[in-house]
Amino acid sequence: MDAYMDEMLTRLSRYASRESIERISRINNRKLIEWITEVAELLEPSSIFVNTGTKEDLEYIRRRAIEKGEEIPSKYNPLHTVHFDGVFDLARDRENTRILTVGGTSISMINTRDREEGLRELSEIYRGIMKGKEMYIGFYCFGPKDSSFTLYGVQVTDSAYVMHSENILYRVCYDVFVEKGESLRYMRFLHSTGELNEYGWSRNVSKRRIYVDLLENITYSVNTQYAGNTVGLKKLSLRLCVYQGYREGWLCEHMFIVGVKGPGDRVSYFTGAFPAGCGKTSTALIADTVVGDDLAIIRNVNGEARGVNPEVGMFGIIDGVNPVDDPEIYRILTSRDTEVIFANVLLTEDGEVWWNGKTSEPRKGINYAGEWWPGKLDEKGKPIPPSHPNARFTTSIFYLSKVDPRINDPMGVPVHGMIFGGRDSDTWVPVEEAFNWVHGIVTKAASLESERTTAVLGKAGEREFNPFAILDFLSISPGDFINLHFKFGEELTREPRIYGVNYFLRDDKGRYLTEKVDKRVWLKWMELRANNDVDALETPTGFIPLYDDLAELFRRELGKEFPVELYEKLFTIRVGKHLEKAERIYRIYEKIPETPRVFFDTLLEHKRRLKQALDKYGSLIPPSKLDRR
Ligand code: SPV
Ligand code: MN
Repeated sequence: MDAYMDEMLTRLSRYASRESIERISRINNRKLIEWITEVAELLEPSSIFVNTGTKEDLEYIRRRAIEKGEEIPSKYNPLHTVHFDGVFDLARDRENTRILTVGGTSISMINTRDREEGLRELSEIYRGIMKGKEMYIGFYCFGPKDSSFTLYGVQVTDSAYVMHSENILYRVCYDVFVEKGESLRYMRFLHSTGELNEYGWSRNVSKRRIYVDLLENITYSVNTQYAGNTVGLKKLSLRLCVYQGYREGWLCEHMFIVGVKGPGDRVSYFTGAFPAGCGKTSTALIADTVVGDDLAIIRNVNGEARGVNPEVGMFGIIDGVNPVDDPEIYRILTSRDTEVIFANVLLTEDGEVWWNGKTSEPRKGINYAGEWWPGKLDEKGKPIPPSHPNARFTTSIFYLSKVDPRINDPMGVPVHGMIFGGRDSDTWVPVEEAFNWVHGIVTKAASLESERTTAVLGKAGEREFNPFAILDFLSISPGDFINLHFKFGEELTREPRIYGVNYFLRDDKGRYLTEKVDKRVWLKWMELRANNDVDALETPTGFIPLYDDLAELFRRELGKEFPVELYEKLFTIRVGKHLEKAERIYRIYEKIPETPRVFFDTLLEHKRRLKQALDKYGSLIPPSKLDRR
């Protein structure tokens, strides 16, 4: 070891034990050791623990989370623990999440902050923030081992809960860091909960910051605990990954990956992008196999789009999970043999984990707002729910009985189709295939909108623009993201088919027109279409299913009849609504200078088709009016 490294390690030894120094120095990477030393000198932890992923290390982290009060074990299973983020820290903080840009250059529709100012602000906030605390350092693979898809990440945090979550959600791969030494390229994530109050919540939420430094491939997060703000490899890495993919010509997506079985033993793979609360998890779990439930890295391998799930765990919404609609998840969450971290649920006095959907009644206990009892009201006199609407579970994906056998495949799975869906009461049909890649990217992916639910602040029902369901996580202009998809498609020999789905169509009395389980039929139809096994009806907006094919699938998959009148209603092309939507979308992209010309050409062509249809058929076109093709 050279003198410089020696000096670094000596400086670091003020904070770290011999054992920790030894573990760090085994990774023969100057820049990494330099960074860790600088971080330790700025944040001043009282000790450093290096997680190498051994059984003992994983157990240590879990034990520390409990000893420090970050997690409380349930009475029924010591591997079921409950964590509370605190009343002011229950969700992602859009406002304080910023992409740092040189000179503060703006990026269309993205929150940015001047890089230098941001870094200066952070170093003030971080100074001495870990005094008296233990610092944890973990090494993770963002993807399968030995895969060209995989990115790498180093997490530094003072939260044992954050590292415990990562130990469940990602592959710990200290060994790869040791083996690759200097040659490894990796992301860095620096997090501190900041000072905690008597409940263990981050006290200084007004100084909560989540900053993303694309230049150095680092994210910073401070004065927060909510996993969406803190778990580096989840939504923070997504922004770094999007940027790297943009520069290198591949896709990092906010999508699930699932397998759908077709005739014989054929399995076709689909990715799916849905804004929060729009059926993403339920679609993933109603498919035949699950590769991933939240993120996907998609690359061109010999002309074919192939996808991997960078994660191995789920950080899912628990609200409403019940034994009838979600038997798989319910089983995992109530089993004696699983490890689960519950966040912001109710922990009853007698030690039961309770959430909305449990079959028992909620009883006195503690929840995200402190002590809770049935009938408890907030200062405004409004009832406090026993568990929060954004309460979550963190658990391994390998507990799913339908986990896909190819989840660890370093070459990923072939992507046969991409699905885009939002909460839409009156425009899109339940399922439709785009004419081609560019048409799909423009009219389905880039045009995705979703109606706000009452669980989110703001006027319920209002449509929010959310292209690719990734707007919150973009680190580049949506226009550039579209262009990246165009280019990616151009280089494939066979582009994935693109589908739009809509589970939220309502009749004029506001009742939903489809049932939850119907998703399975739409998936099966997409599988047949993607393999050219069924014909379709051409509409001005894309290809829709033929009645006979759906009737057969409803009978076979769900054992129910599919009335022709319902088909006519569901698959009516709502031309007027589509035209309004196209106009809204045009207005948005008009203001995004990076939007490629082809986008506007395609959208105008779409409008032209709609106008022609309007003249010929009127504002509503039931399928029986259209010519069969
Ligand atoms: C989402 O909101 O899309 C999530 C949860 O998957 S979070 O990690 O908070 O982003
Ligand atoms: Mn997500």
